[in-house]
Amino acid sequence: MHKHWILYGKCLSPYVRRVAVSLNFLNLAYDRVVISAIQDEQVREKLNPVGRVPALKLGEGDVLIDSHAILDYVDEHVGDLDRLLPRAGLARKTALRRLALATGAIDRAMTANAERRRPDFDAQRLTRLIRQCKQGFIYLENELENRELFDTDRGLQQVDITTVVGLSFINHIFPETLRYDEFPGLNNLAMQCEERDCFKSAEID
Ligand SMILES: N[C@@H](CCC(=O)N[C@@H](CS)C(=O)NCC(=O)O)C(=O)O
Repeated sequence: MHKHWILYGKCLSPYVRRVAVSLNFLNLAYDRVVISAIQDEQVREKLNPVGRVPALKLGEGDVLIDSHAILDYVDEHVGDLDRLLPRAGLARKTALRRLALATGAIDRAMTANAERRRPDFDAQRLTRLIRQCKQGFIYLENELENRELFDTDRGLQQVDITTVVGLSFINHIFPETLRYDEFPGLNNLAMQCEERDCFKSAEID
């Protein structure tokens, strides 16, 4: 039924990559069309009037936009046994907070990346954005201590996927920001995850 799904975007984008990894992990078939978030503006705007990826074209021709909405749809599609974000209750509340911290930290890194590219970039703003990005990950690192979360034996959850995709992305564009000595738990989790097929088939491109 989902045979003709098409995911648009590059896995360099952590928003695209978390969707790609989730689809791979759930064994949902899709094709990926690599379009750039910098060039390919016309293609992006045709799929999504606000011009951003990821976009997921469904078999019927509907296009879902924004990774949050796409992943919510995918969770509903696979049903309660397989969904990656808890459906309700305390587990959902906790997961939503962690996810918001992970995506919020990624957003900070994105803004920092744009800031440093400006010819007259504001060094103070850059420092603040990177600090806030790290603070999000410090929170997630500390959560590892009371772990039933990040227990990869019971299968991945969306929090795990998004956190690892975020860590790998940030260390890719700002090397050494989330170093092993400061973030041992998250780096160990990332190493385990990046070895899995669902991550390997969605390598940063
Ligand atoms: N909240 C959105 C963010 C998507 C986003 O910012 N995508 C970037 C790529 S990383 C993009 O398409 N940028 C193109 C642009 O802003 O023109 C999501 O979760 O999907």
